[in-house]
Amino acid sequence: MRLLAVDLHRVRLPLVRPFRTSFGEQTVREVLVVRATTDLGDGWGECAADVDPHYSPEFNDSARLVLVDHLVPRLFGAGDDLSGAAVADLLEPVKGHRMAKEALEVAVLDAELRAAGVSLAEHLGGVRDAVDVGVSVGITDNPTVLAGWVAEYLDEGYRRIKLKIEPGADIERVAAIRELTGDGFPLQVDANTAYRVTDADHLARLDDYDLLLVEQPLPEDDFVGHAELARRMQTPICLDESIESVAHVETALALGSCGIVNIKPGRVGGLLEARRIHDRCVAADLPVWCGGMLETGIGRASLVALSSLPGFTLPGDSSASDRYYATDLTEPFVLEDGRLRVPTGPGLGVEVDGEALARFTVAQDHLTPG
Ligand code: OSB
Ligand code: MG
Repeated sequence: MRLLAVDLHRVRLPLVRPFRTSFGEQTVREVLVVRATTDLGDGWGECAADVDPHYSPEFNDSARLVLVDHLVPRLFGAGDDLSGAAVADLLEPVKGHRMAKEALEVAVLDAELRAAGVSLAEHLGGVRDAVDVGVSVGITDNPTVLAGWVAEYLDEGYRRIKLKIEPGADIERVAAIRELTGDGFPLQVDANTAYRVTDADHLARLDDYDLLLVEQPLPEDDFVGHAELARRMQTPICLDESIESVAHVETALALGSCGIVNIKPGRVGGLLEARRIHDRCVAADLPVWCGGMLETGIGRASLVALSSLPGFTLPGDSSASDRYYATDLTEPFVLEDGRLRVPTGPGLGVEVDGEALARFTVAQDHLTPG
């Protein structure tokens, strides 16, 4: 197939409730939506980057710039030889910028699969028609507010709760929420790199609360520190920010840095790299689950499809649309008995609501060859 044009929409969608992590608070999700126009039809992708480079070095302005100046021109240069599977190799000379690359790969793959009448889940090798989901709950200064949020999510039927933690909002919060969920309910925490290996004794106190895992306690480059921490606590360590490629999984395996991996296709530079990481983890007996970045329905559709692969044995972070947005950019994903249904239509299997996209778009680029 041949790429004819790419449109970048910068969208600002208000969140229904603030989302605070150890690296900052968001009340609005500002996100780049990519539309690829090809000779076979259109496809859509969503960039996982945010306004600020706080989760990773990428941010919306860097993603836009690298797409405009470096990534999209390489795909225009491929002529008639473009396919979803070819995108990663075509973009390989550009270092990093994984989230921008992934958004473009998904848009091209979506166009290809829509034209072929094949769903993304089927293309990736999915084996489930619905996936178990949890909810990632932000930090708040008020423990009563936190308990109220969690009680609401439990009521709605979410199958797992993840609490964001940071120094000063950790052990006591977890203890209180564990009382609320009762013993045995799947509960986990995510520190987004807020601790240091010198906090190992403090973090080991989390072992009292029967958590599924502690996600990314230490900085992303500290594979050795995570390995030491893994030896000093019983709760399994899960890596998020640290894992940007299969090579990072090999490092973690060699050192014993984690027992579980959070897979986010944006963070690893593509859906196909995400599947390779899944395959490597399955071979090594490491459970995986699918993380999220407060996606709209466009990104959520690809996460849910990925989550239908057999190794995704723990509930994912992608919740129903109404947990994030009053109005989504696609038909809403709805929680059904603690699960989201895997779209079965061609490509992403969701339709972008052109009226909603136009309403929430604050800036736009239209890119053509030459
Ligand atoms: O660390 O998993 C994370 C959201 C934004 C940035 C980083 C993270 C998150 C989440 C929310 O935890 C996941 C979601 O609900 O999409
Ligand atoms: Mg995380």
